[in-house]
Amino acid sequence: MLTDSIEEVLRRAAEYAAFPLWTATDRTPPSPIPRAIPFAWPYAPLRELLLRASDLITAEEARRRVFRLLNPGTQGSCTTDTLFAGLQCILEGERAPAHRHTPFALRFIIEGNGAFTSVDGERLWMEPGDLILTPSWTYHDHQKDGPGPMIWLDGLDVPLFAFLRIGFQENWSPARSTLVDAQPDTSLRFPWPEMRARLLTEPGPYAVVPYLHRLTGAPISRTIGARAERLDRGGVTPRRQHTASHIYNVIAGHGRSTIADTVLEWGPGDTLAIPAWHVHAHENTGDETAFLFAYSDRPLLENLGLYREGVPGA
Ligand code: 1HN
Repeated sequence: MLTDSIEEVLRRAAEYAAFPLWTATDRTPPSPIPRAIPFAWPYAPLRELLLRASDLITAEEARRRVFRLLNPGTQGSCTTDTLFAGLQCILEGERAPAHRHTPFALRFIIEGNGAFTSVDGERLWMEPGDLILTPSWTYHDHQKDGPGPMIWLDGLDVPLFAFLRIGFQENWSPARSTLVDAQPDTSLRFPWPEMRARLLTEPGPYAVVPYLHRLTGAPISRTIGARAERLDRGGVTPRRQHTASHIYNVIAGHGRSTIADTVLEWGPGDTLAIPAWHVHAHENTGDETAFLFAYSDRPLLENLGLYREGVPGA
């Protein structure tokens, strides 16, 4: 005769490391619930602190002199649940040593000049507003010969690799081989003057231009995609909702973004995190045209068939 209670059955199942699904608290929810929260990192104070840190630790010692912009809602190196952002600085005469890793990286240049990233032996010069790519497993280092600091935003897919547990890297040991300047039509560098001109030829108060591989028209990587936006004075963007998460960096102008219930004010150099599925819209509240840079995990999601858009308010 069976006299077991459910509690007794579950206690005995637990001895075999088996547990009921019906009491689990992490069951699939009815809509996405990212851990990341809408958040903004102001550039001015972080720039001051990064420059101060640059006086106190060399790029060589730090290997990468980066402030990680960590989302308060997440754990680990996450700026959104799937994307990482950091602010990196190098000074005159410094070189951040070469390495390669499985995560993909982009650099969006915020300020400075006279520095380059070398990617597999090709020099990619950095100017403010440029986008520079270091694809997965390409050797890269950063070097600055001219005076003054160079500061950029690093964008990587490291949270994905932390989840998959296949993030790894290799340091470059021999002396660096001879460098050559990359061809002007390289798809590893997208100069700002070119992107700005494209944004200005687009019609309407709000324009979005994606960064695409120059020959194939594909997104800049299989995980991360990037775009630039122009939002004219007084302009407001449509409200959008999708399974991709975004990180924005403000190139120029002032405004505010409404992300679900959070309102974030922004100005030049600021970085914003927009978690997946949060309905969001941007507004130019300043007296000049705003230009924004953004990257997202949309290619990753599209490659897996997981990119979806919602209909806000529906
Ligand atoms: C990295 O390799 C760089 O190469 C920058 O400049 C930021 C953040 C996390 C992991 C690796 C770089 C990084 C990084």
